[in-house]
Amino acid sequence: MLKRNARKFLKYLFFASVILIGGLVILKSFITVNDIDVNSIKSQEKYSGLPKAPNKHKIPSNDEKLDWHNYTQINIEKNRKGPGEQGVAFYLPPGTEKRKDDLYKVNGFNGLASDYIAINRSIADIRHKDCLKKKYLRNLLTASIVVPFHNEHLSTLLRTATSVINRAPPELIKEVILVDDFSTKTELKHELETYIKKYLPKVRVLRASKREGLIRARLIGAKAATGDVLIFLDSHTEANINWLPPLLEPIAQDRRTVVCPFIDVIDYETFAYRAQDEGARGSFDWELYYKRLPLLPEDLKHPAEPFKSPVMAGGLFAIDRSYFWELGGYDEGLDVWGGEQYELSFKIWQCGGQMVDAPCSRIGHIYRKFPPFPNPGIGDFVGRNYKRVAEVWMDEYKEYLYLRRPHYRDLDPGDISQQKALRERLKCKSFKWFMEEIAFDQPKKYPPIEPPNFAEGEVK
Ligand SMILES: [Mn+2]
Repeated sequence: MLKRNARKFLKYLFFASVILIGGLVILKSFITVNDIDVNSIKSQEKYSGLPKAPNKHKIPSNDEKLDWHNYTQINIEKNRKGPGEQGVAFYLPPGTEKRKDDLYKVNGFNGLASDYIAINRSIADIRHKDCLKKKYLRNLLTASIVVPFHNEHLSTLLRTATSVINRAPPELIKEVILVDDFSTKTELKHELETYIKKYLPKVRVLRASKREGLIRARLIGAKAATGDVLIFLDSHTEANINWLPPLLEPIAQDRRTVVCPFIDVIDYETFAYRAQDEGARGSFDWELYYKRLPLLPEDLKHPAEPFKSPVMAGGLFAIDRSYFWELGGYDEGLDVWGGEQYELSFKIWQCGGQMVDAPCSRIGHIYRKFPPFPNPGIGDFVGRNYKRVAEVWMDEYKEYLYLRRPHYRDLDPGDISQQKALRERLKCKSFKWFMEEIAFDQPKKYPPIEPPNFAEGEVK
């Protein structure tokens, strides 16, 4: 009995000591590893000034990147079939000519085709292949999308809002604000609100109490917005796959960067979706027509990376909300539309910001066949707008504009003292700086003074 107990005890003692010694050996090896680590960190500190926190206890860093694609949504859309699906051309059936013409007249595009196509139709993913595997920061700011509209065709307007929401991560969209610039179409009242309430809870409608024009309608939306970033879009657009993160990332990295998407073409007749080109830098000629400059050699090396652009195309861009107001928003003295993209572009560059185009963010836009809305009957408002922009921002270069449009000299641009004070306060650079540093290759393509054309000799 005792013998057996003693044997048992010895056995126990043996295993206990094996465990103890083994434990010590393992513990010792851990301590050694720790020692080495501490030393290596210390030596790193000595030589490279690295932060003290040992990199073993990794705190998730702010520059962590994420694949923001929604593959479930992408696969659902891949399998959609029907009119205009996958962004292919749609042709109306016979017998619809009268209804088609009626809607063409009021919209300047084929509104009936829009009605035949699903509000949540699929479009082709025509992004550069490098965009498919591109990751963006996990920590991105939230966006308020501002969409002004005046008598927009209902299904086209709803498709804008739906595509924006369906093809972006929900956590990044704070709200979509539709600003009704005093529309008269009845379906844009109750019918619009009923649809939104039912299907688009993130969307709200603000109504202007008089006709404000595109520029002030955008400002109404911007003032009501609560997201970190403002994104302005037109009311006849369709956002393509994963359109939002590429617009938000450059702003998260530097809040004074303004980002524009690539603008694709939605055909005004068939609603076919296609690229207009694979990117170019925005510019202008000396009558202030929007023009484009070729990409620079270094831009061509990285086709999925944002590149600097001197001037934005128009109403589609993302800007940090507080930065937008630091820049004074849009000049509220600009009337209806015209010149606002120059005002903002010059202001951004000359006052210390920068502007880039993001190739992986693509948004389709209907370029109308003709302008359907009557002239507001307030004279040359575009000319007055251009003169405001020229007088405030273009310094001596404004003369090149007046040379081509002599009647601008006699236009009254209104009170520009606030804009001039803003330029003083923000210590903005000269237009000469902008032309030499940012739009440096513009004069080669659009010379301020046309070279004399010897071929066109005077024939009497
Ligand atoms: Mn438009």
